Amino acid sequence: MTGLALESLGWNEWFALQSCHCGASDVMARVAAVDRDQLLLVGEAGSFRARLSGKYLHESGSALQRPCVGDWVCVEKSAHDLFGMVHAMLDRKTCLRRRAPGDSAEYQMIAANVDVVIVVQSCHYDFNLKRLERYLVMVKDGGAMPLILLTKTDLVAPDVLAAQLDEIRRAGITEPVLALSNVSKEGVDSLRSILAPGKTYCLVGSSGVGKSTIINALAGRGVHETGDVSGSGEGRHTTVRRELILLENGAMVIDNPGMREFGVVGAEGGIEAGYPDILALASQCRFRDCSHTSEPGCAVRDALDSGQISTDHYDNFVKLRQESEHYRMSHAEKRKKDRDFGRFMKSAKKDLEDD
Ligand SMILES: Nc1nc2c(ncn2[C@@H]2O[C@H](COP(=O)(O)OP(=O)(O)OP(=O)(O)O)[C@@H](O)[C@H]2O)c(=O)[nH]1
Ligand SMILES: [Mg+2]
Ligand SMILES: [Zn+2]
Repeated sequence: MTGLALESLGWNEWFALQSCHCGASDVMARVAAVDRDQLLLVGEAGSFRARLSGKYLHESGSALQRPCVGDWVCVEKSAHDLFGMVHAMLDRKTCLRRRAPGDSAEYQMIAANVDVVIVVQSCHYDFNLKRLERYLVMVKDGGAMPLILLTKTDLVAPDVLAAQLDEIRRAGITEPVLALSNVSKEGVDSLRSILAPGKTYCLVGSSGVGKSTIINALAGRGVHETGDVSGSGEGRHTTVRRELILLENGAMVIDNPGMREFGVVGAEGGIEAGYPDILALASQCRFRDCSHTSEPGCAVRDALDSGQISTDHYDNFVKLRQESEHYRMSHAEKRKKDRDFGRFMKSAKKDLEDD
């Protein structure tokens, strides 16, 4: 990328208000890619590489506090330096994060300062309402707007696609939905037309649903240039890194490797945003801590019985709630175990000293 006005990279008042804390010789730049300890930044001077300053590394407690794709950073760079030096990261307006792989309650950043997250599912085998709802909860929890995109419409009969769209609406999902085929190109222009200059879009979804193919179509690139080619030799162009790409019309898109697991820990905020109808009913339950599963006087169950809310919608709500409870609990249990272990170490040490 060549030099650009910061506004065209998504810069606005919200970030400008924070940047006054940065050093006088610092400039602002946006993270386009992260490659281990190196960052690819883009700013008014164009794109350049940078590293985190030792002080920054030392002071940033967790991986979440270190820049990811989409973040804005304060960076110092003189003309003769090969690398810029990042001194600080601005607060994130939105974030997209998931539970780290494995059974931990840790978060992993996917992207920052994304305006719209495009949740991609293929209508050929990949379509799954429950997974879709999980993605939506995750997106809303981070403050971005979701857009649902169904791909590979060339591989299914029109009535199959219609049934999927119907299923989405019947589940009470009101987010915009687009469908397209990268083969027939039907729907590609509709997607292109809604991407606005200066806004950032991030594509998420299972591996193989066509995320990179879409970005290539939007960017006017050939299929074989798809991101980084996997070393598996299978001829598949599996995306291995996240990268912010500037489209010709001025919109920015972030590609993502397909996600196998997209946890919901701490997604209560997203549950609130995704199930406003159920939460409104919940305020009328007899018990304040009603779990909406078996208590008497439960307004949610009443609405379920009378058909006011659908069984699928209710089931997903209960399942998400239980899941997020479960992870919060296991995190608390883990912390308790750590504390107990700490006590054990202390007393063991004391025993040694006493001997
Ligand atoms: N029939 C059909 N095939 C498609 C369509 N879109 C993508 N494909 C094919 O699906 C395969 C996977 O596409 P990718 O764009 O690499 O998928 P991805 O979502 O980026 O996958 P990851 O990078 O692994 O997450 C490729 O062989 C594409 O040619 C479509 O609309 N119709
Ligand atoms: Mg890809
Ligand atoms: Zn209830």
